[in-house]
Amino acid sequence: MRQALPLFFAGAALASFTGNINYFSPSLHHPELGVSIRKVVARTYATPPWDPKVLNFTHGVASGDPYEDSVILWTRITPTRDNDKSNITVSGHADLYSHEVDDYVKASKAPVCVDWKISSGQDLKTIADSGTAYTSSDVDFTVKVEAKKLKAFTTYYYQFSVCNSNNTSPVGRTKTIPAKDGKALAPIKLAIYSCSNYPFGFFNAYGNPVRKDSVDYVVHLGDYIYEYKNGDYGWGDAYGRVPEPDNEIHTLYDYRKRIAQYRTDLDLVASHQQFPWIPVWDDHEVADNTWKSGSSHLNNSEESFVEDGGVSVDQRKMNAVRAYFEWMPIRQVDMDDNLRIWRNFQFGDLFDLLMLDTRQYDRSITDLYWNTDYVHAISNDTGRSLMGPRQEQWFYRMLRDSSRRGTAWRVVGNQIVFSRMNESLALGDKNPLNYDSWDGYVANRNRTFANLYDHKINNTVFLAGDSHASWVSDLVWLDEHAYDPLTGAGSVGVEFAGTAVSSPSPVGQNISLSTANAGSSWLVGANRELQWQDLYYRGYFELSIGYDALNASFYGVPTTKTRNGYEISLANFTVKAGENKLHRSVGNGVVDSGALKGGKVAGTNLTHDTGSGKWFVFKEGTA
Ligand SMILES: *[C@@H]1O[C@H](CO)[C@@H](O)[C@H](O)[C@H]1NC(C)=O
Ligand SMILES: *[C@@H]1O[C@H](CO)[C@@H](O)[C@H](O)[C@H]1NC(C)=O
Ligand SMILES: *[C@@H]1O[C@H](CO)[C@@H](O)[C@H](O)[C@H]1NC(C)=O
Ligand SMILES: *[C@@H]1O[C@H](CO)[C@@H](O)[C@H](O)[C@H]1NC(C)=O
Ligand SMILES: *[C@@H]1O[C@H](CO)[C@@H](O)[C@H](O)[C@H]1NC(C)=O
Ligand SMILES: *[C@@H]1O[C@H](CO)[C@@H](O)[C@H](O)[C@H]1NC(C)=O
Ligand SMILES: *[C@@H]1O[C@H](CO)[C@@H](O)[C@H](O)[C@H]1NC(C)=O
Ligand SMILES: *[C@@H]1O[C@H](CO)[C@@H](O)[C@H](O)[C@H]1NC(C)=O
Ligand SMILES: *[C@@H]1O[C@H](CO)[C@@H](O)[C@H](O)[C@H]1NC(C)=O
Ligand SMILES: CC(=O)N[C@H]1CO[C@H](CO)[C@@H](O)[C@@H]1O
Repeated sequence: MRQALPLFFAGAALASFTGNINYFSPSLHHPELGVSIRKVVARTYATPPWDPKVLNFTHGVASGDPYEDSVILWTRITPTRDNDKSNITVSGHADLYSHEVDDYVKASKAPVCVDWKISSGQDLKTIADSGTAYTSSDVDFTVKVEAKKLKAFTTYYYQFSVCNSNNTSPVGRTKTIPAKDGKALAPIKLAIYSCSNYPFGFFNAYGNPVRKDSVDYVVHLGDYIYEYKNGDYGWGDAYGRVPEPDNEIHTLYDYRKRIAQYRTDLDLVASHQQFPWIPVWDDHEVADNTWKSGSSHLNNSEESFVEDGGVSVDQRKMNAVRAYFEWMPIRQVDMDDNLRIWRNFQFGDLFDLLMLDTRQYDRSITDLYWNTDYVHAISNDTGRSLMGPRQEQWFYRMLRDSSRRGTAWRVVGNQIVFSRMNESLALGDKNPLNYDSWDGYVANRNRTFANLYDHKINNTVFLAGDSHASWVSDLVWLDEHAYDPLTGAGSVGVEFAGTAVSSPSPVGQNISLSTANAGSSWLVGANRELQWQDLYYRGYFELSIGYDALNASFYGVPTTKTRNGYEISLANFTVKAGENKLHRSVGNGVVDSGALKGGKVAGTNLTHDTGSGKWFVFKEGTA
């Protein structure tokens, strides 16, 4: 019996280990990147070497990538608050630590067992699904499980607990999406975010929909973290938010530590706890202006490997990607395609949400600052792609299939601004376009337009982040179709590009409201399809999606200097089904800030320092 016991134990444990999706991250089929589960199981003790009471749920709970019958649940449970220094070469090789035999190391390497349950009741009494999973230092003590057997478009509550103990996580709330082929209970509401930069201030924008309880799901278009050293971009000292570690991040430990720090912002924690998230990355989850084989701080050449701390571009990207998948409550889309994050969600026959990766997966070379003239010169090349051929084909097919099925709307979760934008005001007349956005990949944009026009695809709404400003446009294939900015005739859809959670305005963090608004007026004047633009406010926007109409409400947060719930309603837009343009009069003819084509700016004149506006009381227990 004594002989048989460990074997039996190991067998039982193995099944629970595979319950933690993070052991397969980022790729099942690249063993050097994954974790050897057998070696982790070998470090399992029948009696854990720590008291369950000393284990901490350090970063709350999160959920994401909801389907009609399942959702991803996330937590972190650890005996050591710090992040794990395991890296690609040592992970899974417990024997490397054999010289470190003290109890602390043993404890920090011993896997932790958690039970989880999900229920449609807040009291967690009637269990819809439950399970047991292990985690360990190899995956930075993160836990990611898939809860199944769920009912469509239903609110659920979930909780993790340390096995055989009363040590429990906070209770999270989540929601499945409507059944693929069914009618949805409209309207469905989304909060759309991008560009949260910790040393530039508090993430108040994440907390406001929690305080209002105003949406069903959160969509994040990337730049969830920034890779910089303090002072290179952001002044953490001014806010008590110096980035950790205090260097530009390269290693797996660095990326884990940075995400872990961001996840201490109480408004971000609250958003993850209350809403299921559907995120994608932009460039800064890895590094500034990444493309398929480099970034602005890294030329893909041998010298730059040394300059970049001895880390090669691929290792750095793999470190970033691995930490991202460990920490974000999302599905691993395709284990054979290890950087693939692009994916789609069918919200009944109401809308399809297509989440693109225009950044890491297969992007052709971008503007790296020293090569702007070169990228300008090649920006019309047909061979250039933001997505790579595989993703492009998938994208066009998804749009066509969705339209053919009769789905009311196609919402495209994309990182960078899609519409052509003459920004010569800021960039100069020589290269007036931003070649790091779709303007550097004109053929890819034209192919997207051709697909929409050729297949008469209606009701397409592009979303974008990345720019730290708001841009609302009719979706127009300029120079190909006649377009009337007054009526919107000739438009094939709409673009809503949102501002940053906290990253500074592209015209400077301390810009005055009047200077910012003058810039917006210039931009709206120089770009025919651009209907509303704002450079001043940090914030987010909400979409309310119904069968007949889709509404977008833009909110500005007047200050990120302190944690607060102030916000200003900046502008409201309607898109009527079948119109394929912003409904006239655009913004009902009046916005609060920026510039509106042919409309008025009411101007409550709330600036960075006079934060007032609508005050939302913090709810007990949600932060
Ligand atoms: C959990 O708490 C209950 C009620 O206080 C107690 O009876 C039980 O022994 C505790 N279980 C563990 C494993 O500590
Ligand atoms: C990359 O190469 C270009 C052209 O040789 C050079 O101007 C630039 O400084 C290099 N950047 C880095 C980070 O090495
Ligand atoms: C790209 O094509 C447009 C016409 O579509 C043209 O106006 C522009 O000058 C071209 N850019 C370059 C760099 O050749
Ligand atoms: C994109 O489409 C416009 C309008 O038809 C055309 O003028 C331009 O040459 C096209 N550019 C590329 C790179 O396909
Ligand atoms: C899109 O709308 C146009 C104009 O109403 C219509 O002719 C076309 O058939 C619609 N496309 C599809 C795929 O239904
Ligand atoms: C902008 O304001 C911040 C916070 O008050 C300050 O620390 C920073 O130095 C200012 N930056 C510039 C460029 O003036
Ligand atoms: C950008 O706009 C300015 C001002 O309207 C104009 O002078 C310039 O020619 C425009 N550039 C392009 C490339 O459209
Ligand atoms: C959009 O806003 C209008 C005006 O406030 C409202 O009547 C309509 O119900 C809203 N539709 C959705 C889907 O939220
Ligand atoms: C947007 O709509 C909301 C709700 O109807 C309203 O309270 C708010 O004032 C509107 N904002 C603007 C800028 O018109
Ligand atoms: C490792 C760690 O941070 N442990 C802490 C977990 O929480 C308990 C109770 O707050 C602390 O006593 C531990 O130090």
